[in-house]
Amino acid sequence: RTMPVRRALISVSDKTGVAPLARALADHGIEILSTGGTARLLRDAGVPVIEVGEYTGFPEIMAGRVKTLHPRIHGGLLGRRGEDEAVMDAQDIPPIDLLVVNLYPFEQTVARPDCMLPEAIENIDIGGPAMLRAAAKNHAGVGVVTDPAQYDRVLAAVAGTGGLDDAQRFELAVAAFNHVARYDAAISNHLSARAIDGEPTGFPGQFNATWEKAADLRYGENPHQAAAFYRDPQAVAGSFAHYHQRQGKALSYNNLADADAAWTCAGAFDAPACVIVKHANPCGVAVAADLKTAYDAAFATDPTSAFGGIIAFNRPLDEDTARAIIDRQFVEVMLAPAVSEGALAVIGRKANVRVLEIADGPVMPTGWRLQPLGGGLLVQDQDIALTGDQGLRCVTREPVDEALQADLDFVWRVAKFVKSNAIVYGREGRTLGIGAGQMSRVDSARIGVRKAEDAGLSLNGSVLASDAFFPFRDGIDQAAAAGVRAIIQPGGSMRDEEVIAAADEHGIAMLFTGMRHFRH
Ligand code: 93A
Repeated sequence: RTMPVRRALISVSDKTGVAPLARALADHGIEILSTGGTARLLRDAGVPVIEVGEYTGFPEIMAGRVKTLHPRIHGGLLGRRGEDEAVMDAQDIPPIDLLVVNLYPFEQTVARPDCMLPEAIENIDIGGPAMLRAAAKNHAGVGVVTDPAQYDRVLAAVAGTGGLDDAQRFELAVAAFNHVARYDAAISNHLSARAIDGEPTGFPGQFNATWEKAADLRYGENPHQAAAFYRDPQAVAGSFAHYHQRQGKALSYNNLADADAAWTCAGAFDAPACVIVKHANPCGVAVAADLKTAYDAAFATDPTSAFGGIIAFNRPLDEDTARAIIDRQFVEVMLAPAVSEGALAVIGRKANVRVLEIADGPVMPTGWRLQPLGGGLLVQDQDIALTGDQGLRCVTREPVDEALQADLDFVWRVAKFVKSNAIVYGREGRTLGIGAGQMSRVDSARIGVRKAEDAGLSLNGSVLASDAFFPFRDGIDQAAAAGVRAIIQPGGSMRDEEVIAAADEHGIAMLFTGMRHFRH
């Protein structure tokens, strides 16, 4: 069923594309009603409009606080088509068939650090959401448009059939309710996080999150679990959620989780980097002058685990590197800021391999890090920084020269992305052994040593990073036995003195970062 559009009300804060839309609607013989600022813009653009105040016989008052809150507007939006005609006629309420509204820019306004409470309050739109809810509720008869990205489709429908069909109106109504829900969530979050006379402080008193479904997934972490992927509408360019799949099978739940882990880790490095992830942990990481060298070194850390891995790069993926991967190993997902046509042609031989491009990335994650628990939600800042206020401090007799510092910086960055307890051995921009996710730090240290042995890599002259302090000297003794030359760790243990003495005994250099990087 197509409902014809004869009268439209247009009232928008974001005026992108609104003049061409209104002109096209007017050209189709549609009567245009509009509010102050929008009406002025349309009239200046040569579109015939009737101002809402003129239409209702009641002027806009209170600096615009009351402009569309009038029965002639809301009756026109809410009147049930085929049912309310008698009362609409009696009260002289013509139907409004199309509503184009976007709301006062509350989110953008409060995003400014100097935004004071009165300004925030003035940007709470009342009439807009009221109209959106009315039109969306009455989608059986009314079309509701909330986003300039919808203008073309709506225009095409009006040009084609003179109106919108049931499915189109329903879809638009759902989008309108989502728009209003997000708007109210933003108001609630902001106001419940700020004092009456101050700046926003920390976390809101009520946590409202709005996420948009990006995909239904075949299943979750396991085949008996249903799952979907949601995207933060505010996600910045370069963040994982903006991936664009160039080829391969549909992404699974675990693919997405691991690819995100690999992407974020790749974002921790300035030089060309390769990160191979399995079960949410890096199993090989390297930086080099080019991606192919980085990939070879990352793969060499742990070829067994790299099988079926997720491989992320922080530079455009080239043909040589793609060929090296495809010739050597089974890979689930590859991701990079761009993928050359040559690389795509090579990977195309393996049709199942998923290839993702994420333009402008990788970027550090923004916003909060969320972790649901039984009936609740843990919310924290992202773990962005590398070191504490005091920066890096050498605490041993053995000094740290520039080359050693570069090695230590590399393993420290990797350790941030390894599940705790995390121990990372490395040298010259490549990992040599990674111990992840153990309940005791010594076990992670042992596993890292064993990994290096299994891969035929020597730890002689290597460096070690520990995501948290060593509680005892045993970890240092063990590192020395493995051939480690220098250690980077937060420090801050009750037994720091004993740990430093152990390092001095072994002639090991040690940096304290003053910052811990647990990851669970
Ligand atoms: O202040 S309001 O809450 N009172 C209203 O009655 C009202 N009606 C529409 N804000 C109201 N609007 C909003 O005005 C719309 O949601 C839109 O964002 C804006 C467009 O105003 P103008 O056309 O004057 O630029």
